[in-house]
Amino acid sequence: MTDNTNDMTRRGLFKGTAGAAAMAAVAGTSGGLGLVGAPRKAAAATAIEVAPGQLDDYYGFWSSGQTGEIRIMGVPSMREFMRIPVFNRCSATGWGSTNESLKVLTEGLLPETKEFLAKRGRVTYDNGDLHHPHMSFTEGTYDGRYLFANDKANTRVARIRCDIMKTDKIIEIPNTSDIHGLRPQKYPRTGYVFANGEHRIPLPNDGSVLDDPTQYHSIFTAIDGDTMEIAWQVIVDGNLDNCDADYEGKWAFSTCYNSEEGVTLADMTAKEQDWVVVFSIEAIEAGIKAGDYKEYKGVKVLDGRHGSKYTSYIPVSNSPHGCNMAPDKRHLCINGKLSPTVTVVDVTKLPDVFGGAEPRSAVVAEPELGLGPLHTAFDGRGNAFTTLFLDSQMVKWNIEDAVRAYAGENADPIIEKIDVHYQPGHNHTTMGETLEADGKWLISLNKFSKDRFLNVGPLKPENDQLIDISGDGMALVHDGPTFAEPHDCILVRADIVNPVSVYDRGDPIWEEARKQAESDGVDLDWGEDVIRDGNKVRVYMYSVAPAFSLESFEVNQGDEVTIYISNMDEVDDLTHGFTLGNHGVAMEIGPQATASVTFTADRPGVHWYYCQWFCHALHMEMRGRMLVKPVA
Ligand code: RUQ
Ligand code: CUA
Repeated sequence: MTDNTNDMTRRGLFKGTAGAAAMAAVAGTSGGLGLVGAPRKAAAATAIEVAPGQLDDYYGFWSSGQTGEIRIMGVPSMREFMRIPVFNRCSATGWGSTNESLKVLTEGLLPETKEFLAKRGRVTYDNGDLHHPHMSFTEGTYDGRYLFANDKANTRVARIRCDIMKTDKIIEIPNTSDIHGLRPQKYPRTGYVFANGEHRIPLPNDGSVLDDPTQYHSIFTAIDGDTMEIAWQVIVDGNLDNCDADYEGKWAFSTCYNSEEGVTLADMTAKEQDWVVVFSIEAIEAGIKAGDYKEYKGVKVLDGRHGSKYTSYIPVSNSPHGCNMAPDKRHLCINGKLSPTVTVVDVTKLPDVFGGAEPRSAVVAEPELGLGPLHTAFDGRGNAFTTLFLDSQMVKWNIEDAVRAYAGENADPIIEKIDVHYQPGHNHTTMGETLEADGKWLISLNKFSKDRFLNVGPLKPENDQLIDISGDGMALVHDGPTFAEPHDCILVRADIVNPVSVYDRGDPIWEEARKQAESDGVDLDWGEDVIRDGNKVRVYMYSVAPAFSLESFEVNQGDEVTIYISNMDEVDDLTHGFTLGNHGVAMEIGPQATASVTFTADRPGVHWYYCQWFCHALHMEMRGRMLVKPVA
């Protein structure tokens, strides 16, 4: 489909409501789009087929919630291409057991976390709750460098390199608890990665304060996306939820619920009003320069509570959730959740608000859309799409019409509603959170699939639905079951993402292996050797299909063994593996990559190792033996 990117509009033939949508359609001209022709039937909308051998137009990067990974999908085919382990463990690639992945998983943990885990015989967490994957930006659009993602479960933020699609940094965020909302700065570039600490905790959280909610705080964090160090933090009132940034590099925004600052559900929802907090990047940077902060755990923390010059609190109705900046550079949409409205803030009015104007003066629209609005996406043509969780619907509405209606003019912003199945949370449009929003496809990430698929037991998949928005209306075209729990996704034009197929031998990932080999006098590329260093043994070998360069090696019972393997095949798609039987050891070694793993050889006898990645007609023969001599 890549050769056909600009005739999508020919599909703008469908419109109408969900029920009628389909009838109206004349799917006439597939023109390489792979659309199955003929009039569509209402219930079973035509599948969007990307024919075998054809490529998708968009990469989809899907989060996976409590699975802790990121998934790479193709859109519009909705095929899953790959999984990127992030906060989780991976049996296939060895993420969480190789030395290279353990470095990423451990080096950014706080000292007290390392200590806490060490007492339990562990070096890192095994789980994560990854909600929000977002790509780095340059000048308001995706630049293909990195993905960033949050871990709500263990208060971490990760960075994924898009050249190789592997996680390269994970940091734990101090002074706060449970990172939820996460967005990169859009302009001039990323720049900052903004991250919301959702749950309020005492600062410092040292046990001296337990049940005095007045001393609990929520903290907004700005991370430097280039170094993955924390630039600054801001204390706010209320609980932070989702965030976004503008297109001029001036502001960041967070929805805040729990203005009551309660710790029980009844307390948290007692008032009618919550707010969106606006952060002035310029004022905050000046405050840091002027030294107007306190240091907690080595991080500069500013006080941004009510009355501070760093923030402004714009009241919105109770418990807002999604926070979405429109590509018109002007309108910020705050999704009401408990209120049927979306509150639209005009960011060009924010300087006045910071200058003392009444905060609500920046609100220019507040359309009533339906029950349970959670997130909004944009088509770049002035329209917005909002998920209605309680109504199980997607509503398409026009931003300018909403502004006119709010000003008292006779205008109805709602264009169309369609049913989705069921209970949508996030939605996302192609390139929709960038200046290049192109209005072709919309994804509805539905929390429940109920009866949409064959029954697989009490735990059911979710349902990610693909909606064609290239025409005037919306047409539901595909159901996609997913395992726990894609909260969110982004849809990136394929030409922006350009991963390599073979590693660069100079990649910093195995820097430590390279240094160790050098000091052991071994050539990491083509060397093979067994180096004894007290009870530590370092085994070096390389692999070229279908063989490991060492067919066997010998160690003593009780030795701490590290195996370094370099895959010297230069061929595309030629990954080898190393699995050591009955030792819980397995890892991926990509073409031209080095990987290593450390374990204690404590089982006397012969142990086979083999390649677990199908690489050659003689793949089954790609193996060798570790001989462990018993200690008398
Ligand atoms: S949140 S369903 Cu974790 Cu992104 Cu809104
Ligand atoms: Cu190498 Cu299979």
